[in-house]
Amino acid sequence: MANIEQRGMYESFPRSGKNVSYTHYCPGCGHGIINKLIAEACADLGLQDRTIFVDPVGCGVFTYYYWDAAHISAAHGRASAAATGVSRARPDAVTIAYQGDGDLGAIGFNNAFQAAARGERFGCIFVNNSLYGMTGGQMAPTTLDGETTTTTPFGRDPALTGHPLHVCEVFAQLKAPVYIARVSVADTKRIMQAKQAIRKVFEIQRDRKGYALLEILAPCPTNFKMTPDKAAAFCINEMEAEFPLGVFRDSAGEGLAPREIPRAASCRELFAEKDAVPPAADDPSFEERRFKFAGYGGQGILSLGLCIAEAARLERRHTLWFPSYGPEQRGGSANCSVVVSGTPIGSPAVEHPDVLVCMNQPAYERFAGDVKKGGTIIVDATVPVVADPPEGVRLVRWPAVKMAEEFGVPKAANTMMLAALKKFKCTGLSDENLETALVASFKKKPALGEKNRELLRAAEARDHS
Ligand SMILES: Cc1ncc(C[n+]2csc(CCOP(=O)(O)OP(=O)(O)O)c2C)c(N)n1
Ligand code: SF4
Repeated sequence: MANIEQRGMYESFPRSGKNVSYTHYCPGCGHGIINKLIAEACADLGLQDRTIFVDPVGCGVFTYYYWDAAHISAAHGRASAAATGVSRARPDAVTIAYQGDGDLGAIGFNNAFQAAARGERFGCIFVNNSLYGMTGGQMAPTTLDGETTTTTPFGRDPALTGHPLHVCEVFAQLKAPVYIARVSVADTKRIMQAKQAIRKVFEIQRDRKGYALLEILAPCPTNFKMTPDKAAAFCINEMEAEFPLGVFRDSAGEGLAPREIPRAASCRELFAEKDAVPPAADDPSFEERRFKFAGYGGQGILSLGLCIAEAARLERRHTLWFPSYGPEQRGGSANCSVVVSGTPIGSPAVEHPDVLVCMNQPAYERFAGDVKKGGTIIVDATVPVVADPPEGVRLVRWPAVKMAEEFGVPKAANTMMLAALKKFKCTGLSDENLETALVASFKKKPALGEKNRELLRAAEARDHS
């Protein structure tokens, strides 16, 4: 693809229903200059068709309108986490995260720092304008001592909020990064230095050398409440006094070999290793079923849901299993949702189940009213159900706990519930796959797997009408 036109920026930006050729940045904003430098570096190095930008939430959010390359928008603070995924999934790409100082220095600090510690193979361009620009100029971790922001109207007071966070200096404690530097775009000389540093970040990624962090001091005239020239002077005189420019680490030229990070196996590959079941096949004729399993932690509720999902997988249905439990290791309430479908599933959330399995009273009280008309509730017979089920919903009182005790395996109450699901044809899945999934759930204890298969059949054969 080397022959595509390398122009860096798009010619026009179809933003907000208009096709304009100006960016959304305020006059004198550092982002505008940095955006241009990044686009130039990407194009000059011929990397547009290899570059994936991970965009922030902040004033830099719209870079996908400007840079002609691939983009992913990350949630606020998560660009480094997203860039980790991108660079691992696409090791040949040049991955560049773009983050503000609120984004990286506050909510996203840990994921950025951990990515640097791991030496992830992406470049991080970190725009430090000393405050939260997009949301109206609140204090950021990088706000200077005494600096006025909307949340520090009398100036940042170190006694209340500490001192500014020096991101480069902190990251420079780590072993893994190959390049860490701070530059500025407050005047022409500095812009030229920033241009070289930005190129370097791209080159390091092009040559797969490792993690690079480039902090760029940038004026925000709007929130500094200054004219662009005064904002640039603030950047040079005040911000640089706190954040000195310079290179904190540069080992990129030390003959480092390209660093390959082994690609993580996809779920599909993991399943392929596990057994030979091919991925889900589309079958719109299969009616989607949504399940909710609820009870106390320790009752095997989550395993029961997992068993249905596994049976669906064996049957090549699309399926999702989504657990939810309280902080207690055992005894707290637990539930899980399972969706089994003939077509790809949009959401794992189950608000209105077709089938509800309740192992305790709170579960019945919480979920019974949500069951769809025509659906089924299977509730353990020990539960003193008070309220009637919704109209048109079948209620089955099934002695799962009692039977498990009678069989001498009290822990198998969830297997007893599986027997009910099977007996009352609630799953739309074959008996064979349900049994195989049950046995597979005990793969570390095969004898228990076979025992549970026996119990399942015995429970199903009992007459409880
Ligand atoms: C999880 C989350 N928390 C908070 C916000 C609100 N929010 C949007 S942008 C922003 C801060 C932007 O500041 P910065 O990262 O410094 O970028 P700038 O706008 O200055 O370039 C915040 C707090 C959000 N969108 N998402
Ligand atoms: S608010 Fe500040 S950071 Fe945001 S676009 Fe305007 S000048 Fe730039």
